[in-house]
Amino acid sequence: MTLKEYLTARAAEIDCVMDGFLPGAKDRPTTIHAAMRYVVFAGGKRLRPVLCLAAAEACGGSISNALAPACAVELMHTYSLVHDDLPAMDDDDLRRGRPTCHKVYGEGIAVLCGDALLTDSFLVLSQTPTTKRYGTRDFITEFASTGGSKKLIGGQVMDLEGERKKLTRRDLVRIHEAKTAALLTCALRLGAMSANASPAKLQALTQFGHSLGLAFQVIDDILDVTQSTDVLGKTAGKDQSFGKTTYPSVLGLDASRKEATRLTRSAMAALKPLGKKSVRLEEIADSLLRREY
Ligand code: GRG
Repeated sequence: MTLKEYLTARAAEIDCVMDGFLPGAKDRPTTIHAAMRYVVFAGGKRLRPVLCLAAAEACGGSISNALAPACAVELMHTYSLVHDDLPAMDDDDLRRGRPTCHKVYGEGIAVLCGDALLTDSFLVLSQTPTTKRYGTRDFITEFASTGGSKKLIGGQVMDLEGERKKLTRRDLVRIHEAKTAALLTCALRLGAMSANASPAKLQALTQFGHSLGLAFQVIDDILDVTQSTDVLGKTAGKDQSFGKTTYPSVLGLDASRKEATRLTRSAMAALKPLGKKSVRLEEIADSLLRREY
């Protein structure tokens, strides 16, 4: 199977399972359920859930045991996008190629839609089968600590407070470690845990996620200045208009590209303890470095 076929097949499985987990669009109150489905099925890349499944496979586990945590991570990710787009945060009109949630349903419903997605993500996570090494408490701790005030929320706070200020490279790394890298790492770790991974394998995937997450963000910052709104499906040039410090604004475009390559190589090197089973993860890392949207 080519990587493209693999990604398409996994994304279809994830969408099918998420469809079953989410309330129906006609369930009352219909507005919130329609809004949840509008944002979840808007054509995201499904990178985080795919990483969760590929991590499970890399640790010798099954896709079926990793589907619940994979979907839970995608729901947490989608909540963060809905809230990030709100006027009180990044104030964006476009996401995943469509008008943002608050543009379609209004701010009140968009706030509640994010809240519902986050809350339901825990319901979905609770469906994860436990393993010899990892019990329910381990899965909850991993997931909740990623979404909490020391990671995603904390990163968002640093991001908000950093607007229109000149941040150092260290500040920038701290923000993206807490946001992008933390959620990617959580997806990988939950997949590994669903496969009863050894502590050494879990550690290898943690390092992989850290470097891959930072590389992903460097590339995201580059694309924000080099691609069009049409291609990205979200407003291009947003970082600059918000006075945000980004990798290109700190390092310049050329050095940012080199940094993305360096981080991707470091991510791939971290996979060594997983052997041949981690080939898909390596292919995903390589394709993310070359992505254009
Ligand atoms: C709790 C409001 C709140 C935020 C938490 C993660 C986060 C912090 C905010 C998300 C907003 C954001 C733009 C984060 C940067 C990470 C990033 C580049 C997200 C976009 O991910 P893709 O490209 O999106 O994988 P798709 O739409 O393909 O899923």
